[in-house]
Amino acid sequence: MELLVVVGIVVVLAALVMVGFVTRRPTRALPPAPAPAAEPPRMVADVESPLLTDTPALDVPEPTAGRLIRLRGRLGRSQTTLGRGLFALLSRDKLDDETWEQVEDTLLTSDMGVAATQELVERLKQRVRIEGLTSPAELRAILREELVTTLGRDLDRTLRTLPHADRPAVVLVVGVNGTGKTTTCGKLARVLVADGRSVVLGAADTFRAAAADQLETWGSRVGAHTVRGPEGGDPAAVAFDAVAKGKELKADTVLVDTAGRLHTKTGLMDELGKVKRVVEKHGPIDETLLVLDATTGQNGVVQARVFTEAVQVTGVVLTKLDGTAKGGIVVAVQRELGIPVKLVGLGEGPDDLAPFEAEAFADALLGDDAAL
Ligand SMILES: Nc1nc2c(ncn2[C@@H]2O[C@H](COP(=O)(O)OP(=O)(O)OP(=O)(O)O)[C@@H](O)[C@H]2O)c(=O)[nH]1
Ligand SMILES: [Mg+2]
Repeated sequence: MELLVVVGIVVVLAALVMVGFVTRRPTRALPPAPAPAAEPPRMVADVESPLLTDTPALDVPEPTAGRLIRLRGRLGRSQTTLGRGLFALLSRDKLDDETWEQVEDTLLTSDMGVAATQELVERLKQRVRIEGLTSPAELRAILREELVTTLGRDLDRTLRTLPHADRPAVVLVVGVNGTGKTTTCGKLARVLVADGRSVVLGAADTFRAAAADQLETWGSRVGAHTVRGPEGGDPAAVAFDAVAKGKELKADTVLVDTAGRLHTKTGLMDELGKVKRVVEKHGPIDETLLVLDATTGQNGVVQARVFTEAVQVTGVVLTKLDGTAKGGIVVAVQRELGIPVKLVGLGEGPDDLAPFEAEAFADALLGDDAAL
């Protein structure tokens, strides 16, 4: 009986200890509170993520390694056109001129561009002739190899997001309306956080308050701080302040989202030039990413040219590849502009952004199940 009482007391005590442990979960460390402004206010507000104060549950983004391989199924439409189409043609008994023309047509429908397509077909023809390849497995192997060459095997696709000794890395995100800039900033913040970095977001799209809200929501899910300004305010001032905030918080990377703008509107392109110049008072921008919507096809190349003249684009993010059969646009953009595709968007989900890798992309385009 006494033993039972003792056991009972121990159980009750243990339960109390556990309840105390659960309810006193350690709170997440907060970034230092913004220092009071020494200068007159610039009408730019620093926004603490609401989740930092009351909800401990921040998202844990997926690791970035091997994302393209995981997301390869999303390229379904391109796979059907390219992979199945090409394999069906190449597995014919005789590879005559007519068949090669059809191979060329198939590649052209992927928006690779005429010159790149003709070169690729020429290389394929030559190898088939010289190496006397006929077996389906051999043909598949050279198709993959040549496609990787066309996609750019050795291009430097490094995203420059590592901080400098005295300031964070700065990434400027630009592009025409609705291409996926804000979404890309949000997804990229997650990628960086997943890699253990701290991020500050700058909502330099001041046209609509909703744009800043959208960015802030992305940031708050991973605990990233957002700097925003008043609707209709100066985007360059917000961008400048975002970098200043990044310095103050000793953040690793500042991602600056900008408003969508048509490349044909000179005034807006000039405004973008100003954003760049003002931000660079802190030091050179590390990465200027142009976000292109893959479904707009060859028009993306025209956009890219104009943006490059305004802000020296260093990398392309190709979004919405999940909704098009035109995966070949990667090739056209790189070839005509000499700017590497660094990231690809393959869906609307928070982790549907992958670093571009030529080999994995070629595999995804050709598809496993389309084997000869
Ligand atoms: N399917 C798909 N949808 C995407 C992808 N990236 C972005 N989107 C969608 O495209 C739409 C526009 O995205 P935003 O990020 O708001 O585009 P934005 O360039 O910031 O737009 P503006 O600021 O208005 O110029 C949203 O519905 C996104 O979910 C992608 O890779 N795949
Ligand atoms: Mg936007």
